[in-house]
Amino acid sequence: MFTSTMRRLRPFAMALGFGLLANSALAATCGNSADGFSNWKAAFAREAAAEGVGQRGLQALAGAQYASGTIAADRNQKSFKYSLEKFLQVRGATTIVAQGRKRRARDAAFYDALERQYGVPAGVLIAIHGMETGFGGFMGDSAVVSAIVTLTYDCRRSDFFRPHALGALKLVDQGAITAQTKGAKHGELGHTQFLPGNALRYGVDANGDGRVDFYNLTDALASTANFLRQKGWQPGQGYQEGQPNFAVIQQWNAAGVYQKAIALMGAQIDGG
Ligand SMILES: [Ca+2]
Repeated sequence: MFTSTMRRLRPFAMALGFGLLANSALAATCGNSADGFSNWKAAFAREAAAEGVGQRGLQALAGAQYASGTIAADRNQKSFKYSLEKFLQVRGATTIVAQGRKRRARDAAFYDALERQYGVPAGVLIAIHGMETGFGGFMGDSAVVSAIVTLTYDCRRSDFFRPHALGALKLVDQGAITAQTKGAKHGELGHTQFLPGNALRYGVDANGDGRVDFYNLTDALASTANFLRQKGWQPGQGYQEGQPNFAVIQQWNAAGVYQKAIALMGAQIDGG
């Protein structure tokens, strides 16, 4: 009697097991090629909707293309192996500092206002602006939504990029970007190359036109200052290595030479 009950139970337990498998197959599963991207997008759309992405964002997701160029760039990404001196030379630090000083002098009132509001000195913001896009000279040519969505689908760093994909879709909802907005290979936006999740969180409409626009210089630099302030920038404290605000610069970019370069160039721009 007991045995036969067990026998009868077993198929039921197996059915339950298959049920669980079927459910997990509905969750968005990463992939390493364009095959499976469409299925993943459909599954990710359900997750995005559950996390508050609206109609416009979901439409942008549905239209996203597998970004082969982004994946190729991601696979070939080289770590910063340069010494600081070499890095400064390769990135044209002398030119950035010289141009940065001119920019600071030309728009002194603007940079002073940013420092009054956020506590971040002009040199740091201008050094970041120069390093990220050559002062807006090249802000990228990859479709941001497609790039960031593809990186989230790709198995390598799904968890890192997922909040930025959701951020990008919410930025579409808000009208801050569209499905066509272009940025860098990893979906970085605008003058200072914000990842979309950070753009959503720290973006500021500083020129007061009702829209946070990372391709507008005023909005982009105020957003950058806001990011640094929210990450713990202490007004009036130093930002060189060993000083309190260097730890905040470290949150902008993970590469050590980049952090030191920003601190050094910032001081040269501020001192000029
Ligand atoms: Ca604006």
